[in-house]
Parts: sequence; structure tokens; C-alpha cells
Amino acid sequence: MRLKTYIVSTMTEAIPMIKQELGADALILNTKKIKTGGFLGFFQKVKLEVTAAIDPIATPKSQQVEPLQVQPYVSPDGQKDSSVELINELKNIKQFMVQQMKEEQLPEALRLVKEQLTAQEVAQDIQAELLGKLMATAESNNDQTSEIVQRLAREELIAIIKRKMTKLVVEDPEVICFIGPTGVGKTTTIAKIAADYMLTKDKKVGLITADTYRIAAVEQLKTYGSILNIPVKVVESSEDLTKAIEDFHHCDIILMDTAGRNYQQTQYIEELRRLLPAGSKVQIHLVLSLTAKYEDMKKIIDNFGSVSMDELLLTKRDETSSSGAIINLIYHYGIPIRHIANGQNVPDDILAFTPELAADFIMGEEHHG
Ligand SMILES: Nc1nc2c(ncn2[C@@H]2O[C@H](COP(=O)(O)OP(=O)(O)OP(=O)(O)O)[C@@H](O)[C@H]2O)c(=O)[nH]1
Ligand SMILES: [Mg+2]
Repeated sequence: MRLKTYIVSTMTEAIPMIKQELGADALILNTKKIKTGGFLGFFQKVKLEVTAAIDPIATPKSQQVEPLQVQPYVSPDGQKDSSVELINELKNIKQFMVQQMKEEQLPEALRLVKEQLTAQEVAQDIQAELLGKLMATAESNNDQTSEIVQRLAREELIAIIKRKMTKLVVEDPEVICFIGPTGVGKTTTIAKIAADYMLTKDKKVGLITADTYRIAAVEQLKTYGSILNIPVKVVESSEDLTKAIEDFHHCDIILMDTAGRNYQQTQYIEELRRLLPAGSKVQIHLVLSLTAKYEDMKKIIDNFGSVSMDELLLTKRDETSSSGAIINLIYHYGIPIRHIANGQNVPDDILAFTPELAADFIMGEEHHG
């Protein structure tokens, strides 16, 4: 079904417009008066909002308007589907309308939310869903202040994150292999996490590094190892790795560092696949910096394809004022996140991920590690 909404003064005004744009077969799905003032007070006078639809198969392409995703609708003879479907349909119409609205047409409180989401680089599909939901809520309560709408937006962000994050992080894995692009903070973050396991959780930790690419890289991890009094093993092959994991059998958790690689090139994914023992308990945690472009992050994740990614770890939150990538990644990939790193200090600059934390970042509330 294709939908179009008309804002008119009278029904007589709407009919010829609908006929001209959607054709004589168009159906009128919904008409309602739009009140002035209150939350929807951006319309200066009392107007009529007419939503009309046409079956796209019978309509020439040039006359079609944007599609709506969910299908149930009120039939032309007035017979109604179940009320739940009708409510859903109306919600979808509202969501659709919001998508069609230009920024300056939105009610002030919603415009401010949209501005904030855009500044945070939250993806368009998430913005449309969120604003649509807020619009639907606003309908039932006309006198919402900007403050209330901001709070509702935060709650909706939390709900989206909870719904989209498929697996929630509950148990600690035995071996975590941290991978990611060059310089994102893998080694530093491993030191922070190792310190947390050891000092806060009182766990036995083993460190492994497969980063023999740069001489300084091994030293970097060994330095953290000696400060924390945690043993470090260097591995160069899959066999070395299997043996190192066996040698660390007394440890509660093994954290493994790898060389930073440009995973936009699949050869490095192959290299990683060869290194990690097949069918092992090694989890892969991809480390990405929030200072990176979202499109580049996507390219990396998409490249991994069949190599299963267990978790994402986001770093350098302190170096950027936009946090949209956090929710974009969750929304588009559903991969769990356990930590967000927010500074260079070991072990302090790391935060435990929660949907509330992410929502606060996006709505502009600061958190420090
Ligand atoms: N501002 C900020 N800097 C960070 C963060 N995490 C790491 N860094 C800094 O980023 C730089 C690179 O950190 P590393 O831990 O060496 O990064 P890496 O991913 O191991 O780098 P390669 O092994 O070379 O790929 C260092 O200067 C770190 O102090 C963070 O959350 N915020
Ligand atoms: Mg490193």
C-alpha cells in the first residue's frame, strides 16, 4: 500500500488533489482535525489531515509515494481489521508522516530531539523510528514540555538498545581475542580490563600477545603485565596459541592482544582465521574507535562475514562529541557491547556499557570513568 497525507481546510479541497495524484482508485484511510496549540501546535489554524492510499500495483510508478512497511488497513466499505491492527496502522502512519516531515515542520520539542540525534550522527532509520514513536505518544498528551520529550526520547533509545542487542553479556568467556584496526586502543584496553579482573573481581588473568609485527608492541603489553604482575606469553602461530592457552589453564580469564590490521582487507581476516584454533573457546571482540567514520566501521564488520564476532568494544569516546555510532552499531548489527573506553588512563578510563549510559551519551549527558 502507498500512502499520502494531505493537510487541507475542507474535505472538498482534498478530493480533487487525491484524485489527481493517486488516481480515482485511491482510498481515504483516515481523516482527522488537527488542533492548534499544544504539542501539535505548529499548524496555525484548525485543519483537516487526510490520509489516502492506493494499491501500487495498479498505479503508475511516477505517481507513487513512499511505501509504508506494515500492511493492515481499513477497507473501503468501512469494515475494520482488529483494533490492534488499526492502532498499529495509525502508529505507522504517524511514523511515516514524521519521516516525510521536513525539520522545520516538526513540533518544537521534536525538532530539538531530531537536532540532537543528527548532531550525534544517529542513523536516519533510527531517527525515524524514534521520532515516530514520540509523535504517537505526544498525541495522547498534548501539553508535553521539551523536557518531558527529551526524557521520553532517552527512554525510547534505551528500549531500542534493549530490543536490538540480541545476546546480552552475562558470562565471562575463557579466552578473549581482541582485534581491530591500527591504533584504536586494543593494548591499552586489554590492560584496563586485565586490571579490572585482577583488582576488582579477584580473578587470575593470563595475557597473550600475537602482535609480533612491531617490536615495541610486545614490550608494551609486557610492561602492563609486569606492573599488574600478570604473566604474558608471545605467540606466533596457531600451535603456539593452543599451547599458551593450555599453559594458562589455571587462569580464570585469558586476554589476547593482536596486531592492529586494516580489516577492510580480507587477507587480514584470513590471517586471523589461521591463527585462531578451530572450534576453540576463543571469543572475538572487535575493538573500534568512536572517532572512526560509521561507514568504515560497517565495512569492517561486513567484511568479517562468516567469522563470528562475539562482542564489540568501543574506544576513544572522550575524543569525539558524537556517540551515534554506539546505537547505530547495535541497531544494525545487534552485537553486544560490554565496555566503552573513554581515555588514556590505565586502569581507570573504561566504562561498563549499559543501555542507559549509551542513551545519556546520545542525549548529551556526560559520564566520566
Ligand atoms: N583518548 C583516548 N585515547 C586512547 C583510548 N584508548 C587508547 N588510547 C590511546 O590510543 C593510542 C593507541 O593505543 P594502543 O593501545 O597502543 O592501540 P592499539 O590498538 O593496541 O594499537 P596497535 O597495536 O598499533 O594497532 C595510545 O596513545 C593510547 O593511550 C581512549 O579510550 N581514549
Ligand atoms: Mg597494540
